[in-house]
Amino acid sequence: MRKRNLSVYEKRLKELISEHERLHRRKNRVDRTWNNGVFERYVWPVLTRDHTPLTWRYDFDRERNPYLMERLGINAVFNAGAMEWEGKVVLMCRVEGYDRKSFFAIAESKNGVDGFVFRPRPVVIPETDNPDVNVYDMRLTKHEDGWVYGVFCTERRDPNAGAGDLSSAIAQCGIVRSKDLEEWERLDDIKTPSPQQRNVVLHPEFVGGMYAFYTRPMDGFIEAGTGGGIAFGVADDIRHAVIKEERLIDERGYHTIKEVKNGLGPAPIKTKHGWLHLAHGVRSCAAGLRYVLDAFLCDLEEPWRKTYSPGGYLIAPLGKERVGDVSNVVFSNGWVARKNGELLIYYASSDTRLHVARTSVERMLDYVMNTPPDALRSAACVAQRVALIEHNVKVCRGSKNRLLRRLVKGC
Ligand code: M1P
Repeated sequence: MRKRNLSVYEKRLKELISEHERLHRRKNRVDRTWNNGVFERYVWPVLTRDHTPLTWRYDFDRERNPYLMERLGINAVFNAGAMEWEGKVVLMCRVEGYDRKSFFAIAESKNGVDGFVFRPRPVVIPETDNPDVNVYDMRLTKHEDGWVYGVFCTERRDPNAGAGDLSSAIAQCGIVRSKDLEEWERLDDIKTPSPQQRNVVLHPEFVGGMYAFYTRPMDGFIEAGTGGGIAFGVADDIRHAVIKEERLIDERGYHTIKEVKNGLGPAPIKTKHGWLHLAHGVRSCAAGLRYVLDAFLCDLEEPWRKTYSPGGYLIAPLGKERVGDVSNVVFSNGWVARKNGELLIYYASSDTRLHVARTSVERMLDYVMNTPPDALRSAACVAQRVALIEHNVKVCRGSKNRLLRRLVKGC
């Protein structure tokens, strides 16, 4: 039988579909080169721009697109809100087009580490009277009032910017809610005393009968370095939320991982020892800004009171994670505590792709409650480390375990 010559269209169609299917079939596995006991890394990102449906990017009308070219490219999939929904892990991803505008889209998976598939269409977020120019970084909160809330950043051009200034922006906090994760109702943007507001998170429970939020006040500039840290505030009406006062709970600090700025990640997880938090800290270096993730614990009854705060970072960009559109960044606004105790942390690297790290709530509590705080000075840090070494020498020398005794030979 003579082989039929495939047209450009047919050839490309076959290639595109088989590659897309291969990507979705790919199994993920724990990266054995990383072994710090706190969390596991995985070999493959859970989502990249290549996972987005082909119908979002290509025009499959052969008449209009004989070369089967990409018409609306996707640049990146990152910073995803996360929750468990009907037995699956759902990720509310930040998807960014070639045109730089972000939008939201839900991808879901049964096991939370591979097999994520996007729902057929992006999420439609209604606009307010003041249309958003860019929306991004949604945090999902299953609130005790029965709604699922999505709190996100809405950015618009600064109305006071001069004609030649095409960069100055006002970032504020938008909010939507849903009962089915399909239809989203837009509420009024949240009002706070701060002229710039990003990384706002809704607490899952009422506090003193009020809706409680974590904010990140900044005084006047969207750029780093002008504000205090992660704050806490309450509002009585979620549909027209006004936070009158922001109380600082996690302050920035000189020569720390959050010297320049910080911001809360996902909504906190309620544990027997307090509210477990994941956040990001930003510092400056010769390569620009460096974003890492840290964790801390707050009191159950007084969630604005920090009780444990380990020094240093929990997750920093590693290997290929270090390079991307905005290099040297890890960022997380989503995690899922599964019923079996497993905790899946979804973190994006360098504003380009999305990864998963696996730990458990128990392990994270051990981490936050037993990792020493930042000693803040080199000499104090050395003293902290020497104390650890001396303790190890004592424990290992007195041990029956040969491996432990071998560790301290020569000490
Ligand atoms: O580029 C790194 C991150 O920068 C912003 O976060 P923050 O407000 O804390 O500086 C956001 O644009 C975030 O999406 C991005 O990942």
